[in-house]
Amino acid sequence: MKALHDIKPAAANAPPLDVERIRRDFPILRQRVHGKPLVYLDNAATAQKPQAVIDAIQRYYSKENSNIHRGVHTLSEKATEAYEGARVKVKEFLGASSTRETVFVRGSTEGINLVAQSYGRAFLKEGDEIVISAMEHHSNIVPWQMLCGQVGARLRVVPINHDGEMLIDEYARLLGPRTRFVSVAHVSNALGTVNPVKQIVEMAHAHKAPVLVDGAQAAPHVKVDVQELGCDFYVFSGHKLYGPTGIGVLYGRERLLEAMPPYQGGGDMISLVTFEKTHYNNLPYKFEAGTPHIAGGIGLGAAIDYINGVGIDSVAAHEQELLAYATRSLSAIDRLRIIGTAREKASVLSFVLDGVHAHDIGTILDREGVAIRAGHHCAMPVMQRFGVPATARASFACYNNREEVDTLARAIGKVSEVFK
Ligand code: C6P
Repeated sequence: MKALHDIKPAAANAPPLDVERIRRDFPILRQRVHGKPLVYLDNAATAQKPQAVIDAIQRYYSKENSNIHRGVHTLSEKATEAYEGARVKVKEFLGASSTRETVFVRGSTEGINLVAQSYGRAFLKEGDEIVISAMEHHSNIVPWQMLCGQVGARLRVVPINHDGEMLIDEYARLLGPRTRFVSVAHVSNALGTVNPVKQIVEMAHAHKAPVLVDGAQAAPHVKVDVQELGCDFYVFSGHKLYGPTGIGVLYGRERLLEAMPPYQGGGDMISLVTFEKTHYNNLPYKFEAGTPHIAGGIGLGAAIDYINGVGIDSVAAHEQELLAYATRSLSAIDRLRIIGTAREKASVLSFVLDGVHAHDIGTILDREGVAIRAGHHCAMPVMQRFGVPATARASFACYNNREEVDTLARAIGKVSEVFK
């Protein structure tokens, strides 16, 4: 069975990005590191923030700081309006049908843990099976292992081929009457593979299993429409989408969120409390106990405004072009092997250099002003699959350009020189 890719390279008619203008929106990019202009290629770890996001956070703390949903005073009303306004932006960004489906969380990790602990503990039992893929980030492995330990369920893993693509036939074989949940990455952080999420969801639904999509590496790079994908849950992190750290989103189908028990208890998630009984608040507040990251939510709203202004299709087209250019350029380097050669990729280029540890590559590149990530990328099973201890990883964002890829290639050349 062939993988059917629903996310095509961005619309061919998307207007080109004015990358030089975009770069001016990111003050951090103006600095030098070790005397060299900063070339920031660690965007999969976290993206830089445009001035508009920094301003929104500063405006909140200097003009609106107040707790939300509680006060009757002007500042509290302003803060509530800004925070709930951000939720509307999130809802539209994801194509959710209502803001009741958009829960603010700390990030992708917390979103997955919430579903594992709330949905999983309520609806899974001994003998049930949870299906994930072999390319998952630890945050889409460990919460399910924990759940398996708690309820006696079993984790099944769909293998990947040598290009880093999920084996759809193997997935079909793993699905069965015991399958009670499927959780897969939209885009792999270690390989860059874009998974055929719509097909994965349809196949799981044929077995009545709900699907969570880990969109941490997808939301900043491809257009996401949760209704079009058909998934039941979708998570992403604000800080990878040009927003602040400590804020992210869990999208959940309303019917499922309604049926799920709260994840944490506390203020704001209740409508009535007595010592005998507590009535929970409406969605999405039932899942948002305690004072939230208000500045984070507002900052994420500003980041969504920013990316909408630039145009996600244009970002996707630019990054596809840059990834192809970097792939050609790095492939020409002696002793360099790219890890992750799927047909459908987004924004991530992982590689190894024969005889050189990835950390040495990262350290030498840093002396050249080039920031990449070196290590297992919180995806140790991927490293095991490819038989490498670690990879060096360059990852792109809307503000990166071809000159930076050239600097990266020259800096890798220096690494080769040192380790001749
Ligand atoms: N990957 C990377 O350098 P948090 O930490 O909750 O914002 O995101 C977790 C996460 C979940 N899924 C995927 C696919 C991810 O890539 C990440 C974060 C970073 O690759 C940090 S390890």
